[in-house]
Amino acid sequence: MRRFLHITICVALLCGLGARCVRAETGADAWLRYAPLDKSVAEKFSALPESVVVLGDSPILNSANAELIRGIRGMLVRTLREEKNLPRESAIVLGPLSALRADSPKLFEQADLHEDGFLLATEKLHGIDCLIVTGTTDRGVLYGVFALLSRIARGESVSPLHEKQQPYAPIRWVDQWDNLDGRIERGYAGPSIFFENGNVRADLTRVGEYARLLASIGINGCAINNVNANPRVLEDSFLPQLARVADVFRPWGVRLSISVDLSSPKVIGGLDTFDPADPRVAEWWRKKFDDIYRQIPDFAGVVVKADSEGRLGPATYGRTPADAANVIARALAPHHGIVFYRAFVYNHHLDWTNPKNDRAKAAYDNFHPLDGKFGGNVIIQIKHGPIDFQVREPVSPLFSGLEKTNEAIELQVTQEYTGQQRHLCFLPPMWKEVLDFDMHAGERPTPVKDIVAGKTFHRPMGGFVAVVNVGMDANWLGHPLAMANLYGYGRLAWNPNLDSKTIAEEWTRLSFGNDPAVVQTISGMLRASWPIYESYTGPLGAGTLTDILGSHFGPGVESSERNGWGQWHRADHDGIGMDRTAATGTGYVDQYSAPLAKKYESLKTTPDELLLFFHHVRYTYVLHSGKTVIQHIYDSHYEGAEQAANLVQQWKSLKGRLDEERYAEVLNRLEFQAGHAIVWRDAVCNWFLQISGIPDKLGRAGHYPDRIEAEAMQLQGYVPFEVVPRETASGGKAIECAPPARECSAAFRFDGAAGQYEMDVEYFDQNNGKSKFRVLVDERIVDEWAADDHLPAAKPGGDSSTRRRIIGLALRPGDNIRIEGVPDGAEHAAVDYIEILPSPRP
Ligand code: GCV
Repeated sequence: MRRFLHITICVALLCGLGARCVRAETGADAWLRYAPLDKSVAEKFSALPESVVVLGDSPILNSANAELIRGIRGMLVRTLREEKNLPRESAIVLGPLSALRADSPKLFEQADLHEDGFLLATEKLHGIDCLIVTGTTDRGVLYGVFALLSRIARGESVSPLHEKQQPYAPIRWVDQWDNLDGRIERGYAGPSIFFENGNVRADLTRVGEYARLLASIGINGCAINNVNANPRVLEDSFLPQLARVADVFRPWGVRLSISVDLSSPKVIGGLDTFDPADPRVAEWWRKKFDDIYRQIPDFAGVVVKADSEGRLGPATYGRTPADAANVIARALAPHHGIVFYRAFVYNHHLDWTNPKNDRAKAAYDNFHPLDGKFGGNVIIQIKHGPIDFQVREPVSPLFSGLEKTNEAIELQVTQEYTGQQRHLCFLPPMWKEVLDFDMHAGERPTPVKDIVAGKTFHRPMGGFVAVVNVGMDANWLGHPLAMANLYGYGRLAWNPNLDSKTIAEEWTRLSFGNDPAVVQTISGMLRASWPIYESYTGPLGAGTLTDILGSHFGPGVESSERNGWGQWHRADHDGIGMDRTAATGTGYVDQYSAPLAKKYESLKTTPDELLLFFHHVRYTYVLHSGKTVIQHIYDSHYEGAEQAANLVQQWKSLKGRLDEERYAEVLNRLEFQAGHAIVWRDAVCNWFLQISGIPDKLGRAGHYPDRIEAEAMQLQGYVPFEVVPRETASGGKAIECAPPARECSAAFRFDGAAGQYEMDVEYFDQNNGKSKFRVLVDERIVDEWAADDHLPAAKPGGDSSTRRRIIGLALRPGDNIRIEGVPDGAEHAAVDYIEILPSPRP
């Protein structure tokens, strides 16, 4: 502890003397860094009381107290004195409203706080100035402390203070898709913090740290295992392990939940059925929850995925989702537990040859007829769009299709279809569009945020859920900037009326400090990033054109077609898009309220960004923007790739203003993204060029004058091969150094003018080997590296295609350029092409 204090004081002194405050950071502290404030900012808080009093005693209040002391010590280099009773000097007073009743009856009367709300108030207690942090619950007090510390970290005044905040909805949860073996489905930041080798981890330190982060943004529940649930989680022998997690969550006000498999009564319960209508099944669930609550009295409830993607469900017995949800809900009700039943129920063996089939209709078709049939402690958890977290989808019509049922919106922090934390994609702007979207479900505006919060249809319960999937990586989500999505989710779940700019700036200040250049640049990059990602991956609402049968990462335009998964875009030689109109299509539009159905039925009133979701049009169809669909596809992909490259430049402008660790890590990811955006651009443009036969007016697609294809070089040991799908490699081909070859080379003569150049080597970095590469110019090594990234690919293609940029190359005509590859394991040092451009780039 002394050592910690010493370091903190030194850093603070240095900062005070004007030295640039850059301390080593792993990202583990996320937005709770409590870094020492610049002297000028710290001075604003000189009047802050010197002591803290806690009125009450509970694990959550203890966390609040410890957090306050930790935060003030970190930021202001002061250690608050802990007093047992109200002191005679000014103090920070923490405690639930009930504890303040006697000392401040006025505050008690006027506070008007709902559950989990809080009040920060400068008040006199017995004639002494105090800074009071209070709430109706201990959790509210904890949230108040985090809000107070956030204000200080952002340099906002705290005296005098009168700030009241109420959460928008009671449900503010996160889900983790962690498997018991420690892997995480759609997780991109290392193994599970909860499980390892089939059990809950012995060391739950990270779980406690995660709970603290969640509490700091107002999250009050967490389901810790995959919705594709292993029934073992309910075995008697497993329950004590769950109780250990609940114990770690509790001091942070986060309640434990688990995902359960509906077939559990049969698979682990020894019954010959899991039919929800069978009394033995009902009894099994009742006993199971009685057991759970004996060990975890504040257990929050369960999440259910059923009749979906191979999961068993009530359909096995001809029962409905309401039958299944209610049998569990009845067993949970005496303990005040909740069932989140996911509306993600669909048939993934749809007949793709039938133009009337439409996966987008499934949630509404399955759940709307059951409205009013679900128990009071059931919440229907609805993905924000009707398909599956694509880069752009319309809002799910089910939100307005359930008036007598509790609802929660399901968002995705883990970037499954939005770049998997390799690409920067700040999602709050997308979520804001969804939450603010008016469903026209009544006389007055009925935005999604009000429906899910229970305000529109006067439901007692409802709110927000996000799939997060943090992992053991020190920085939680892999990309240091991806944590802005978790922060943004929490802030929106607490208050969906916040705007994305405020959220981006808050997060940047808390995570990187208050340097105006840093705040402006990073928050600007964040806000630009979703449109950038959309522009090179999913045009006009067609869906993310990724490999939907595999990783969901790189381009795979055709993977969604001619199979039963129903993520069709129906692109053919003449046109593209799903006809979902009532007149000629699948009739999906009729699931919306009349004004929206009318809007989407018509080509004229459908917004460009959703055109291909609702309509099938010819490539020559002219958008509201004045461009044809095909030219939009070319232009947006080229613009998007350029903007991705520009993110790198913006980030570089911050060199020296940030800690080296996070600076380097982000730069690395942005450079990868800039290269991968070109892979996306070329794959999508070439695919559409080929299928439509319509050239790019600007002559870019299909023409690469600065590119030397690897298969056209002089090869020694390397052998050309066809890459599948062909659009994921330049010219459809690449070269590989396959066994028995142990080292190969590919060479060519440079025939440009003498000068300074940059050279990009496009190669394939698979996850099943660590090939080595060297580039030589006239026998001089100019670069060498290992292909040792962990991309989701075991073969050459759009998932593994990676760019290496060699800068500052002096070249003369006639120079011999050679790339040498040494394969490793199943990775054959494959190379796609080399591109040489003058430096600086035109
Ligand atoms: C956990 C998508 C994902 C699956 C996920 C599923 C769901 O299909 O690709 O990994 O399963 O959604 O939300 O249940």
